[in-house]
Amino acid sequence: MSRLLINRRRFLTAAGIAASTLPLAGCDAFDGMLKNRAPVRDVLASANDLTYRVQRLLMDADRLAPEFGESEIRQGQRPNGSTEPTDPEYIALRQQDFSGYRLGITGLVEKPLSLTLTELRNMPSRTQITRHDCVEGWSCIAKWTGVPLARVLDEARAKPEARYVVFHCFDRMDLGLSGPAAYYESIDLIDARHPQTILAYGLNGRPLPIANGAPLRVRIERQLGYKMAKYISAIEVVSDLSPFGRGRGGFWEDLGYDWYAGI
Ligand SMILES: Nc1nc2c(c(=O)[nH]1)N[C@H]1C(S)=C(S)[C@@H](COP(=O)(O)O)O[C@H]1N2
Ligand SMILES: [Mo]
Repeated sequence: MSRLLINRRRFLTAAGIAASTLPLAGCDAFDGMLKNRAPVRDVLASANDLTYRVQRLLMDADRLAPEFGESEIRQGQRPNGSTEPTDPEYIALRQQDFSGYRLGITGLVEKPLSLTLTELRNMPSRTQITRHDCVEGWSCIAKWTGVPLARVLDEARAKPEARYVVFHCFDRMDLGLSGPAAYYESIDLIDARHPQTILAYGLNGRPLPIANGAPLRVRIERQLGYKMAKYISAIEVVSDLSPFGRGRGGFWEDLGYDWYAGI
């Protein structure tokens, strides 16, 4: 039931009514709950769609998430989810300090790109101190540095039919009987072009640590933590999310989480 409550809570929040005090479920708690519940899932899917549309209506596309001062950084960014990918491709890149890393930007773009970390670091950068909210119920304030995703999309020239940006990741998560599945995520172009959406390579003034997604992770400051893909291997610009994973737009979404995790 907790997923239904989460949807309802977000919907109430979006509609401007005081948020309820219902507890949020943890990232790790969902897997077992999802078997054979298609009707519930469909209701949830339409609730999420409604949440998305209500939030998009009420929300100014460029509204900024709050930013904080240096003194409000009280601790390191708490690593969560995958913290040390063991996938061979990742290990090989890591051993060379990611010098062989190339970020591919493909799909519905006029000019596909393949960028090294140096090239990414040489693009205009943005640094922001923001609060990360995990669906498990914890938050962390940290300083992130990276290249605005909008710059990269401008460079690649997204085609008019482009609707979403998919982040492919190096890490695979174990799903028990159904075997491992790659972490992936997706956002719409409004969030992709939002000024605080950055491909981050720096955390609290240092290179992004492995535990927090080195060499590159995305920050999407108006959504929950699970949207912020770490260990990004490639970016694909698309018009349809159904070909990826189980078709719901992200690793946790495929297990029942909302695709639009606005906060
Ligand atoms: N590739 C990948 N990205 C991921 C995850 C993951 O397991 N793998 N976990 C997500 C979740 S649930 C959270 S809260 C944040 C955690 O980011 P952090 O480790 O920097 O705190 O990353 C998100 N992005
Ligand atoms: Mo999370």
